[in-house]
Amino acid sequence: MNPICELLNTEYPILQGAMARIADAPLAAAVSNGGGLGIIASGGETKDWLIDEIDKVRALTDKPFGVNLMLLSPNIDDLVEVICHKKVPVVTTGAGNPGKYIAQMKAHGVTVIPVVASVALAIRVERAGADAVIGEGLEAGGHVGEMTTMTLIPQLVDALKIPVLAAGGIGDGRGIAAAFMLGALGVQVGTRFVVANECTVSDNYKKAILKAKDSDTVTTGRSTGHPVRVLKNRLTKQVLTLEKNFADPEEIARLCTGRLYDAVKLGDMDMGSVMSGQIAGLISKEQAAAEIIKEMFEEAEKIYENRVSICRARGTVSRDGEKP
Ligand code: TUI
Repeated sequence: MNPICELLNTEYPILQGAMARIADAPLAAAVSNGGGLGIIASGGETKDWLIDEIDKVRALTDKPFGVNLMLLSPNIDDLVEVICHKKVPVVTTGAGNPGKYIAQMKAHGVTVIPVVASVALAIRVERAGADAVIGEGLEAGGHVGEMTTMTLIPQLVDALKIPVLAAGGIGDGRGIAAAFMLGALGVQVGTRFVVANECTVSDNYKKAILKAKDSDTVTTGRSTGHPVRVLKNRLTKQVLTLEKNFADPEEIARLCTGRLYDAVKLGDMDMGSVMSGQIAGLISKEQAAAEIIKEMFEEAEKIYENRVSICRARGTVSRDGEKP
């Protein structure tokens, strides 16, 4: 059995990305009911909101689910307390080092899987007791690091004893197959689940992802120390101009405040912050979350069956996978 399925108690080794303000109970439950691990994103939310979403997800599914902790959240201690009290099965973390919370959560039976963007942080969280890590490349939407998925994953696999999952740029079965070839034992997928039928994001947001081309995302916020990948629009033009002119990071932060809410809830695609991965250009249809999971893994499995021929240059395997 796949070790990630064993760790998460899921049918497929796939987690839904924790898109801030987007990933709520209906989406998380749909992903979990589809055999993956649905995640509630707690970034920017209150303790009471999180308690409600955990109760809602438990009413919608009897399958395991997770909560993501965005480590820049000012109320992080309260959120950790809720997770422990509510005995959430799995926690993923992002945007920082979760080291000081790992022992507390593990003592409450929580499986802890930090999202990391570097080998250095991965080694630290492994030492602190993490159960696995998700290596996230800069192809991902939202807050990103400096390395690509292609380069990060094999280096994590070599440096760690715990299992590695891959995130960033995975939108179909080819992405899953590639991640496994790099040594990952599971994947996290964000952008494709934004267009899931069960995702409650504004229709304009879904349409923007479906319409996006390969080069329609950009990274803003480097000057503030928190780069985020978003779809290009009037807001990103203004932010990038300010950054080019070495504007005060406070001014940039002021311009961006509340913009994610505007995009997610109000459908403002012009001045909203439309977080999206680079893989948006590949995403062309709205589907049920369960269908997305099934389709992606069927594609990945077909690739394994058909592409054994990759070894044929060394004469070990013929085009149809038979030994010559
Ligand atoms: O966290 C994410 N993705 C996110 S969080 C988010 S909310 C936000 N909005 C604006 C600014 C900042 C956050 C939207 N999307 N993904 C996981 C992730 N973690 N990507 C990169 C990192 C990361 C980066 C630096 C983790 C740790 C880190 O340094 C910590 C250290 O101590 O080395």
